[in-house]
Amino acid sequence: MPITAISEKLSVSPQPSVEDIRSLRDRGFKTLINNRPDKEDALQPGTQAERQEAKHHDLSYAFIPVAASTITEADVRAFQRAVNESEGPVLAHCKTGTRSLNLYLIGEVLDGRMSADQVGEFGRSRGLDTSMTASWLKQHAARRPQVKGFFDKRTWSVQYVVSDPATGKCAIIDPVLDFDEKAGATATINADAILDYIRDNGLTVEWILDTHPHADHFSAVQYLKEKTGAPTAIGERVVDVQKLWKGIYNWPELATDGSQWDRLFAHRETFKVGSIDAEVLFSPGHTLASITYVIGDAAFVHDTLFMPDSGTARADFPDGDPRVLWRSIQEILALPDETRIFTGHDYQPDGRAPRWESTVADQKKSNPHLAGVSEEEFVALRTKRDQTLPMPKLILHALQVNISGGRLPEPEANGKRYLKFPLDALQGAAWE
Ligand SMILES: N[C@@H](CCC(=O)N[C@@H](CS)C(=O)NCC(=O)O)C(=O)O
Ligand SMILES: [Fe+2]
Repeated sequence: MPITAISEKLSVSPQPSVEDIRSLRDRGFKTLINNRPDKEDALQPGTQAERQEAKHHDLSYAFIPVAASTITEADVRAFQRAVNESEGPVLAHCKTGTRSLNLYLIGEVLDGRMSADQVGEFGRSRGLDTSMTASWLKQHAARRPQVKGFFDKRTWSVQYVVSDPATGKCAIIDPVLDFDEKAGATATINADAILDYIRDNGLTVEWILDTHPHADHFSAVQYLKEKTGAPTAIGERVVDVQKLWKGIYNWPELATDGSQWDRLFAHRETFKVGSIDAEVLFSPGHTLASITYVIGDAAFVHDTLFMPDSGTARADFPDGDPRVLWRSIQEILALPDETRIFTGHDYQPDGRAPRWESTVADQKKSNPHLAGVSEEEFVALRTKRDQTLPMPKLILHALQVNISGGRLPEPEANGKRYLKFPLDALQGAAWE
């Protein structure tokens, strides 16, 4: 069995026989990695026989089966982990050694230790085909939008510009219109910073998106539409939120058909940001209209999951429900482990610097509201915590603007705009 050295620690080979595995320890190897799904052909020993043989001869063993066309980043990371965790030299194999080599190469390029153009030469010098790496990287780039987060200190909100490097097209998600309730002043500081970034990077705005009608800040989607001409969108169930708040505000003129946005997205509806595929998931629980935007490998989950050290969003607004939130979160966690999760708020626990990016794997592993927590436990802990939370200080200000698509109230005869507050409409909330 020919063995090809790849790095100081890693070698690859074609399928070893059981006798070959017996000799590996004498050849200095400490770990055997099998990258071949079982039953590819009648002659391969299969993982059970390999594992047993490896164990007998004091070798660590990892089974990371991959097919050339369906390699995921999680496979690459699992491969890297198996190599890193080995106490000494590692032999990885598939049928010919090609898949094992390509798993290694993809990881090297993703981590910046090798450039994509060095890969071909690396393979040629070892007589192995690296076209798998080239096509994986190409496909991966097509799924990987660039994500720029803008943190608003005043409301702990994170706003995003999500762009397609190939076309320069972008979407804006959850932009904030600044508001100081003490002075009754509005401003466009956050939205203008977003517009500056878009101009400086030569981007074209294709979509201006909200994940839900926010209860803690005004949405800047209407302002940004006026500036860029791009269409606005939100989840289709916003019409139910409009009906609910129309009653609370006693606001007969409010249209409750969602006509304040250019597009209303349904569950699983798809669209594009440049050449990158995007899909909408209906994610109610925090509000009944909340949606998640999955754009390539990035999910914009807003108020469902926060960072893994910060738990989850509250579910006690008039249209919230902790059990429904749990189910929405499970759907997000069913995305591939390597999916990047971008949250809509970061409340900076213990005063740490704001952070907003995690992965599905991080959330499953370390979010205390989720890891090892059952649905019943989640509902109990969410309900208990929500009973202690005062309403967001801008809930009554924000909803009347946001259910109108981010439009401020029309000016009255004197040219001034006025907000209207119901008294004692939100019963049962904690006092500050
Ligand atoms: N103190 C903030 C609280 C905002 C708030 O309630 N945020 C919601 C999202 S809109 C939440 O889920 N908070 C979770 C928590 O505070 O644990 C405010 O007044 O704006
Ligand atoms: Fe929210």
